[in-house]
Amino acid sequence: MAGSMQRVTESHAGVTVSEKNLDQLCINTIRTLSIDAVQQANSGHPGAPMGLAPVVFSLWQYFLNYDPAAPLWPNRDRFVLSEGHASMLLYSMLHLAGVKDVNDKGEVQNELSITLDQIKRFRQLGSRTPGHPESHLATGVETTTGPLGQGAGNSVGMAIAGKFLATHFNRENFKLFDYRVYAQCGDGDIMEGVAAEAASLAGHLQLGNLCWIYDHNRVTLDGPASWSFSEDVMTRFVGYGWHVTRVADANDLLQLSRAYKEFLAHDDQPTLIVVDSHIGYGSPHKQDSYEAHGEPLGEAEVKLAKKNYGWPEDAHFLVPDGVYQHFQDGVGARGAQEHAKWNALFAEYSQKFPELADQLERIQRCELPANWAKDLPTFPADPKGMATRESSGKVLNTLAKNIPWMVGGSADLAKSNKTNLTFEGAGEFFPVNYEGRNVHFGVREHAMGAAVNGMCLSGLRSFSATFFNFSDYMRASMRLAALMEIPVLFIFTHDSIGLGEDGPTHQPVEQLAAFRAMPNMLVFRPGDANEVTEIYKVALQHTEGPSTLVFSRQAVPTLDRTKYAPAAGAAKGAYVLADADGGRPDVILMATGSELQWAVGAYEKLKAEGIKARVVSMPCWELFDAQDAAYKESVLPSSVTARVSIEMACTLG
Ligand SMILES: Cc1ncc(C[n+]2csc(CCOP(=O)(O)OP(=O)(O)O)c2C)c(N)n1
Ligand SMILES: [Mg+2]
Repeated sequence: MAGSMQRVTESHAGVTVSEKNLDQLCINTIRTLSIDAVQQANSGHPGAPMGLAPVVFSLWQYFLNYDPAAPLWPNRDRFVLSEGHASMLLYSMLHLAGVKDVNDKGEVQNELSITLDQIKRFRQLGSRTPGHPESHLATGVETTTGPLGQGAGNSVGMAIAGKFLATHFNRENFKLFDYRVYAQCGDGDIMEGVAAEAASLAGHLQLGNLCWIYDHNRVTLDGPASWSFSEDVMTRFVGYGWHVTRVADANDLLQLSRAYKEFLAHDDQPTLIVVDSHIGYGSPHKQDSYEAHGEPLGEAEVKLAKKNYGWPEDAHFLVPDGVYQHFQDGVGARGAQEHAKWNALFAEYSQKFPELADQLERIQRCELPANWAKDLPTFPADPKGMATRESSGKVLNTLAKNIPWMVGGSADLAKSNKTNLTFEGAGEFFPVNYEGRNVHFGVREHAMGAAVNGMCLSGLRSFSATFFNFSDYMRASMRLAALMEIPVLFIFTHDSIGLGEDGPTHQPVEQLAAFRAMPNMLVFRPGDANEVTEIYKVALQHTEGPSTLVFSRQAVPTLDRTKYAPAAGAAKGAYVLADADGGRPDVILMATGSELQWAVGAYEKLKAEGIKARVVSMPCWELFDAQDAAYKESVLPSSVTARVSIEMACTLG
């Protein structure tokens, strides 16, 4: 960082005019690229990128510890654009900073993540530049944002991960992790509940590696922000335990530098930088008007805006000479240098601490430790059995013991969810002990959802937990995990009216159907303890998307697997648990979760009466759907039309 601060002093205090002009040239290039892309797409938000260009430029150019030639470097600073509608700001930055593409194998490619051609295809089907940034499409997009507040919530998870990784991996003279997380937020983000929960958690955890930059432009889509928003945000964040500072003019690079330095000097509190800005319009007289906000400027206003910036009015997608080079001389050179230093450090570290180095390399490749499934429990047959939340707790503890970077927690229901990690050394994730594996999210389900996404994006195998009914409070984050194709474990217990005496406010009825309807979400509802072990194994190895794990509060029998089929069948989503003699049933009984025992009970009665029945256990619909036709036909023969399904929930689906 010392190097970067040196540069700031040189370019903004002593300053040669030409260097200042180069900064301005870069800022205006970000603005005009954004304007042109939105105009060409005839859709999108040009105003926020125009207003925020200097804020994000100065952060990247002078402070962000980021190597555009190695965008997945584990100790890179993270930049999250929580106001996803300003996506062109991020695409412009990624393009101009020369951020390289990385392929599925993690290999840096010789081409840019966002080419000028991709910018020209903004908001077009199949491009890497959709209306809102999507992390699985473009290298350098750290998380998918669009639903306001989510990125802010993700950033708290990334900061939690940063603290965990530092405590876990750093050794004397080997500071492998000290990255910082910056989230760019707008009025909308600051208004959203998820961000408020996340800010409260971050303040409590004293995440000094976290900085939110609040674009205080005083407009939202419907009009002046004052129509709906009048609280004292700064006081609120002071109350959360944040350090708060303010920049009175988004165009004042010196003040911005001062604010970023202030953040860097605050190690024991997160920082909020409130930046007063004007959302961008074409002509100056329209500044602060909110008409046509969130729309392309229109050709006439585009020209006026360009004139204002001293730009050739008829040039489109222009990147003037010297702009790419200036980024390379700034963020590029600093990032390359820091990254090279880190690589040298890591080489030495690997010699001294081979096991830890191996862990870090596996994290980077999204691999599990070799022994990840060691000692996973198998459960003896037991008619009384145990609740699947109970067996889940045992399996989770074994896995977390084997996987040192498995970190998570509950929204104040850990004792009920049975997700407390209790093995020796598991520990609590507290402000003074960031190595603890149990994160206490408090009664903040939505922030928990957003945070576990951020933790997962930072390499941790993260999990959350609460009652299944409260998944409603997390749905937006879960949907984004599915879109991002990241392997978060969303654990839920108390999954039906079998939950006890709490009544309808606590009874999840439609949630199973709703999550099964969510693309790229695996929903597991295992029927006994051994199925619990099996489905955890599947979920852990499924790295292309999240899993929703749904467990019972009440005890269910542990089935006798010498009598019924092995629980390994659960890996196929559905399997024949018990069959009619000769495999030719007259009726199929299908069930999931705590209702599987009833299908088995009915089967035994029918069998005694000479009726040929089959029991199909179906812990995961999506996995069964993905099997080949022959397997599906073997489990559910189309000739057998007498079918009964049992699930304590709505029948939709
Ligand atoms: C959860 C959610 N609600 C609504 C929207 C639609 N939306 C997109 S931008 C925006 C205005 C937000 O205002 P602000 O954050 O101040 O951004 P600015 O318009 O100043 O760029 C809204 C409501 C959204 N993206 N996400
Ligand atoms: Mg605003």
